[in-house]
Amino acid sequence: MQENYKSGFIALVGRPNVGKSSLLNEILEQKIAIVSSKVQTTRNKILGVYNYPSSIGQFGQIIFLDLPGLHKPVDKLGESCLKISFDGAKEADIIIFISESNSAPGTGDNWIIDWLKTNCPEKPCLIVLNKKDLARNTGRLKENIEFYKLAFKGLNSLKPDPILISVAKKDGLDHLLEIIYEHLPLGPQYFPDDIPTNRSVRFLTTELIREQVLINTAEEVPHSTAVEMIEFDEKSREDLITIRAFILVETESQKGILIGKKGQKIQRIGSEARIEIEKLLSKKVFLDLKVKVSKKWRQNTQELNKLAHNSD
Ligand SMILES: Nc1nc2c(ncn2[C@@H]2O[C@H](COP(=O)(O)OP(=O)(O)OP(=O)(O)O)[C@@H](O)[C@H]2O)c(=O)[nH]1
Ligand SMILES: [Mg+2]
Repeated sequence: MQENYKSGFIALVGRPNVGKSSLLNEILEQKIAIVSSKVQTTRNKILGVYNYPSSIGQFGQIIFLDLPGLHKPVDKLGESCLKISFDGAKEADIIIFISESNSAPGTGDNWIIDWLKTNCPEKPCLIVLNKKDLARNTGRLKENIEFYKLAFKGLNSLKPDPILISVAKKDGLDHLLEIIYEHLPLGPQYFPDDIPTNRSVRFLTTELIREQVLINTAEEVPHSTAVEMIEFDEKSREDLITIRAFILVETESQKGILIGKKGQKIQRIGSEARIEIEKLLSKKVFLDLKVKVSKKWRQNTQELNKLAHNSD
């Protein structure tokens, strides 16, 4: 291995919906984490491994920690997400705090910055403002830059100025990678070159089903659902993987919404999820989805534990 090899764990920390998972996928050039316009899409810690291309004289590896968006919890699921995010921030070598270029900083951003000041004031961090493509109001952007510069005083910010990016336009990502490389500590190659994540194919599969539920539902339904894998059979047939899963909801009326008129909604979710899963597995998939009511599963520690390990 190169003598000057650098590596480190970098936590993606920020409010829900600012584009943490999108950033991870774009840098890795593959879909490791699901993305949706609904808040609280990510519910687990997902590692994404980026290897610097040695052809340009950089030798190193970043292990990104994609984390649930930080918000004040209202149930046990929220509490679990919060703990995952805070633990991820504490264990990282560098924290990337992400917010948006186009919207004013809110109470959520201030709450996170206060938490950082109390819990990891010495930890190196970078401020990233995503969605630059939406920041047509340059006054707003300038105000945001000044706000975050000031807000991060007292923290160990590696660059005083926020780094502006647009994941959607693939803008500023190479610059961000260069800045990270500059500050990565010397360290080992933690993961082999061809392992992009610590997550299993089963986990990614349940996430791809959940992504289609998020995309195809509105209001309280997206947050009330979870996916429980029942069967993942790749052995019985060489040409086909059979996957059976439950989509959990909390009430009968949510079940009705998810199934839709004449089963149209669940069929759409199934066929769109199957396309994504086939891309992931590079194989034909038979996908059988059923909707099951599990009352207050978000408040039920046992159910949450079961779900957490169901697709490991
Ligand atoms: N216009 C625009 N939209 C973006 C950009 N980056 C991400 N998005 C969109 O923002 C939404 C949220 O993206 P996610 O990556 O799921 O956000 P997140 O921070 O991981 O959200 P949580 O998992 O809920 O914490 C999605 O609809 C993305 O397509 C960007 O640079 N510009
Ligand atoms: Mg996410």
